[in-house]
Amino acid sequence: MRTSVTVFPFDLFGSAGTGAGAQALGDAVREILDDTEAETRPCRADCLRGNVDVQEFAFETVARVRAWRKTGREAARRALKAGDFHLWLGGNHLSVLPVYDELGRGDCVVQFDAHLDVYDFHDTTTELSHGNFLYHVDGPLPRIVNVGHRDLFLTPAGLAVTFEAVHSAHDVATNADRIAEQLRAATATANRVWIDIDADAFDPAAMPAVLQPLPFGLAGPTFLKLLDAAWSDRVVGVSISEFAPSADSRDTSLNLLGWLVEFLLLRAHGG
Ligand SMILES: [Mn+2]
Repeated sequence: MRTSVTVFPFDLFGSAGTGAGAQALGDAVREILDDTEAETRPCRADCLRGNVDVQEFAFETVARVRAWRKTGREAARRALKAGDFHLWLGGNHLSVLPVYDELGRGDCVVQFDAHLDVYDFHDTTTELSHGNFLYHVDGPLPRIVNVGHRDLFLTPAGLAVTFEAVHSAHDVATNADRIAEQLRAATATANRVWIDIDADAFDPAAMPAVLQPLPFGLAGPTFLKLLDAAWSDRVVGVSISEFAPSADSRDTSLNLLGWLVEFLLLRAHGG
């Protein structure tokens, strides 16, 4: 088993500053690998030795910004083709669009997000943004199952165009076991499963470092239960986005996401 990590700090068209979050999580991965390398006693992270590659992109020139989606799609295509486990550390949620572009109709995305990114209100832009990017996926949409949204506006009929299912934070709070069962069933029939974590899926008390916080979000233990339900050997990758370090409080969010990144690496590698 090998893991490739893509650090993709794109954060235009919404949540400026989340690119720094992607870079911070990329640093966390390198620190995990360096610490493992330096460790002389047996440790669970031994399974990571020599098996994790990190590729970091930068968007510091106009040419690189202009090519962001092409660059992202090439990276996502390579990762999906290689058969490795993949960790995509993105800036804003839009930075994960290239992964959606490369997934196919038979694939299933389990998406933890406070928002259902299909917003086209009277006061939102019709152009591509982090709030409507699911309208802009190129090619056939993968099956998308949202977990943890707090939307109070969109209608079931409207949502059914994009989502196979949506499980609100209220549903999670009142019946996590049923949702876990539904996640097991949905992912069991997928070719591949991608787990897409927008940091604002968590409750803001646990994850203050987001720029569009909504209350009544997922608690850590419930998130782990539902992550576990979605997990199988069909999972080919996980993305994490929307972490804005400038809004963090005493590194609460950095600690949560840093732990989660290490947990995911160990889980993927059987550690
Ligand atoms: Mn969101």
